[in-house]
Amino acid sequence: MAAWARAVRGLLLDISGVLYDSGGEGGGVPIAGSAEAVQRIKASGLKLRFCTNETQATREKFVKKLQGLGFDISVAEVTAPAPAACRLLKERGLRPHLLVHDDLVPEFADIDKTNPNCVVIGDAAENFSYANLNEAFRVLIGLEKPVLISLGKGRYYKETDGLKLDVGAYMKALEYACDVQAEVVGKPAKAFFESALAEMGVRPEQAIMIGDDIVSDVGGAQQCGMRAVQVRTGKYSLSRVGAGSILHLRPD
Ligand SMILES: *[C@@H]1O[C@H](CO)[C@@H](O)[C@H](O)[C@H]1NC(C)=O
Ligand SMILES: CC(=O)N[C@H]1CO[C@H](CO)[C@@H](O)[C@@H]1O
Ligand SMILES: [Mg+2]
Repeated sequence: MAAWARAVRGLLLDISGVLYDSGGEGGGVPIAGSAEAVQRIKASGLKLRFCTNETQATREKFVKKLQGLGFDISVAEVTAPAPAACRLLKERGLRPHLLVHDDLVPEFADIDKTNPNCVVIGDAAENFSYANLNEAFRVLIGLEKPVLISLGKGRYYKETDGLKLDVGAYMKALEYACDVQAEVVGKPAKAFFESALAEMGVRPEQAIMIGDDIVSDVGGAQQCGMRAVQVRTGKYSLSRVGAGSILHLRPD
């Protein structure tokens, strides 16, 4: 075994496309062998964090769904963009106008949303109506110093019934219209991976990220000094950028 492999103390697991494919009845389908893999990782004594850019549902709801699919997972083990955004909003005294999925709104329950001085965008899915997008646009363009916070910048993702536009595409629309640059708090932002590492108490060189997205998962983790592995499930099979590559290990 290589010296670096012996130094591994913790694993970060992406969820969608690694543990299950989302969508359809029941909210998704587990990927063969993934529930057993989680069990084995836990039994091995390695630290484990689930790192998701999931911004369609509260962590409680999301974790319930995964438990229902047979995964040993709890809310405390999940690093997600909404709580990271809440920390940032509080630190900077920002009051958001939310352009997020209805199911995610409760994550912002204790945040002051009166007289907004920024816009927070997440994967709103069917809530990305023209009216909702335009309302967010009006708030943003009306600010003296527009602040746009995005809970991720994925281009698209895969559900059981096919590929879906992700938050990044809508974020770009608002950036273009208002001539601003969004601050991204989900994957592949460095701060996101760093908070997952901090929660595990593990240094970057002791951790491996496992994901299906070459940019958000593999690229983001490598920027933090971690090694990363791309699985061949999830969006790998349909991704242009991922095609032809199996493992993306950080060169020594
Ligand atoms: C979000 O979408 C759901 C389902 O289509 C709908 O019932 C709800 O009214 C929408 N909420 C907003 C704020 O657009
Ligand atoms: C990189 C990554 O994890 N992308 C995920 C973003 O969120 C959607 C669901 O909203 C997932 O399906 C993607 O896999
Ligand atoms: Mg994924």
